[in-house]
Amino acid sequence: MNTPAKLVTYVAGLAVVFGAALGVGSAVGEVGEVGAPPQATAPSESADAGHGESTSHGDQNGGQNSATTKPAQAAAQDTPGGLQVSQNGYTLTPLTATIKPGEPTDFAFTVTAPDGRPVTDFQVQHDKKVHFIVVSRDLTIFQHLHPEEGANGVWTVKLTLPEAGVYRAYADIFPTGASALTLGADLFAAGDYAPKALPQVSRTAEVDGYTVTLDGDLTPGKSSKLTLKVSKDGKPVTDLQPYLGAYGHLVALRAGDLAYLHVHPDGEPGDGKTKPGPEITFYAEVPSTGDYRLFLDFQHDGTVRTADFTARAGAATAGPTASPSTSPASDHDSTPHGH
Ligand SMILES: [Cu+2]
Repeated sequence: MNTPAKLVTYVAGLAVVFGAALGVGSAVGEVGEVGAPPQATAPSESADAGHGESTSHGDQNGGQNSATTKPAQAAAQDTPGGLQVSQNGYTLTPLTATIKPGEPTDFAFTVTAPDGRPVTDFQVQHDKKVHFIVVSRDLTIFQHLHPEEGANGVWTVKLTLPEAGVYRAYADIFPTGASALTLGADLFAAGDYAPKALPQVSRTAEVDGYTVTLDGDLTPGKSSKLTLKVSKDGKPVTDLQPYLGAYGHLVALRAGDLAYLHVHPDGEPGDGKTKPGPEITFYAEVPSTGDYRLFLDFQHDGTVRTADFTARAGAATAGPTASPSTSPASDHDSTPHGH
């Protein structure tokens, strides 16, 4: 009868109204916000919300999108090493469950690839395939070890956790075909545990009669030059021995979460310009303000020693990009970070 005809008319009428709303919505979107994104949500909201509302919706969407997605992406890319037990499909898997404080333990682990199998092919970095760093979570105990490669991708290292407590272990690796990365896992030594306060900020460290001084400042978001100078009995040491392909190896860890930072030595033994002390130069990149623990391994007279420092990274002096990594979530909280 005429019911279908009515229906058709009704639908046609709706289409016209909706089409008009669509036109208004997208026009408002284009005018209201440069780079205003989504076509999909704004028009359907404007269809029932009306003209005035749709403007503010368009603005909000545009604002929110540009505010949330950018820092999120940046944060993902800038996530420091050592905070994850699994990254890019590579997973650090401890095979030794129990470690008693003060007792040497054959600690075994694997690094598994995205296919689930233990990785057996690593690129050599600084003379080693795997650098294994262990620190107490209060950042007062530090060990830099080099595990032995066993069958089937199992690595073993003689490990002694000197005191009861919680430790962070890092595997600094470069699986062939992937990119260099640092995986981290917690280790536990059962017993009474009294965490120590973070050692005070200092530019001088003493170890076994050696004095090491630290020159240079950590600037967030920038490659910061650090110069460490080694002396003994008041005299500069000028015959440091190569260790791990350099005259020193520096590990930098962030206080608070123990993020493991990238540090590059400047020059290497035998390059014709790098001297065997007294100064060793590094470039460190710190992701944020705050305190960092620096551990310098250097070799002299056949012995490797570690000098440790606490250094404070100040606010970035230039560059608007430094702050998002600190607190992307709460924008009303951003003022203390130096805008
Ligand atoms: Cu190493």
